[in-house]
Amino acid sequence: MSELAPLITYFDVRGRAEVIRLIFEETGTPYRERRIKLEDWPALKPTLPFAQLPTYEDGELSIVHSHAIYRHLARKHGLCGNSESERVRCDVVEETFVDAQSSIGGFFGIPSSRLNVTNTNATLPDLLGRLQRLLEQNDGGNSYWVGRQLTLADFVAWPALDYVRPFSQRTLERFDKLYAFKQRFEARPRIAAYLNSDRRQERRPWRWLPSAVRLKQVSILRA
Ligand SMILES: N[C@@H](CCC(=O)N[C@@H](CS)C(=O)NCC(=O)O)C(=O)O
Repeated sequence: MSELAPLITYFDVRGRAEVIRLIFEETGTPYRERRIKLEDWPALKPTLPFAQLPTYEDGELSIVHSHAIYRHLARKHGLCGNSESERVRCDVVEETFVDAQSSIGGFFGIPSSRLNVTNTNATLPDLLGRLQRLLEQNDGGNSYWVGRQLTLADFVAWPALDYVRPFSQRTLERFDKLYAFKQRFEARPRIAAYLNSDRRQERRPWRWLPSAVRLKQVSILRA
């Protein structure tokens, strides 16, 4: 393995890289970031295996697709659960939040054409109710998502709930177990230190990527 710290390449936003950053912060793992500015994206995009970010590099290891990166880090840092049933539950929670993130994006205006929006007739309270029932299956919802210790499930769940908060704080608070989980996670000393640091990007709306730039990227890919 390289002596250099692992490198995350992503845009200058929280987005899909936030889970990676949270894992590194919680485990006290040094990491490097290459934050791509909008103006540099059209040149970089066609050089990437799937023309998207994030990418992850650690020595000779190079990974694309956010969840492949998350799972690699979860295995590396012992965040997959302690038994097969815990590992299965961790996977189920992770997949649940893949769908939930799409639904949440749909509720708050991320163009659905870019997302696989499920449960299009559902409301935010419907979704939060389902999530809370899933959380309650583990320790009555009074702990983390899997077993009694942190797993990847928590790192994936927290940003989704944090994304809801500024739009619908009161709705989120109605789901007391979910809200308590969110507070429990963000009170962890290393997570709290990160959230209060200037290493964390400002929240920005997803629409920061203007459609004109997207169109330009499409034409680059077709060229
Ligand atoms: N399956 C990929 C999807 C990556 C993806 O959608 N990346 C977006 C940012 S979150 C992107 O690169 N958008 C710019 C573009 O497609 O031009 C993953 O999970 O990493």
